[in-house]
Amino acid sequence: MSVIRRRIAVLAGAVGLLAGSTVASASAAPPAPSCPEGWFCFWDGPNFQGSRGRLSDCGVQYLSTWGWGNRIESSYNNTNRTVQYSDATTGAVWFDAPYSAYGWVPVPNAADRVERLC
Ligand SMILES: [Ca+2]
Repeated sequence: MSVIRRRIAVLAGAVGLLAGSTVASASAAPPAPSCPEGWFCFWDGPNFQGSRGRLSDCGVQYLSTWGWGNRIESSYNNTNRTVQYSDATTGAVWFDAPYSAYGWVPVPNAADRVERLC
C-alpha cells in the first residue's frame, strides 16, 4: 500500500511540473525576430511578418535596387552600427539603433533609401 501511495505522489509531482512549465512558456517574451548577427533586416509586413530582406554593407543603398522600395513595415538592426532609413518623397528620416527591433517603423511602406552608418 505504501508503494502505491508513493507512486501517486510522484505522479502528482510530475503533473505539477508540467503545469508549471506551461505557465512559464505562456508568459515568456516573444522570440527575437530572425536576422543573423551582422545584418540589418526588414519585413514587408508589421511585426516581422511577410517577406524578409537583409543587407549588411556600410553606406547608402537604394531599396528599389533590391525590389524593396516603399515596402518596409518592420525592421531589426542586428549590427553594431546605426541604420538610417529615409523617404525621398516626404523627406522623412528615421534611425534604427544598433541591436534594436522595431515592430512598426515610423513611416510604413515609405523607405526607399537606407544607409548603414559605419
Ligand atoms: Ca509592406
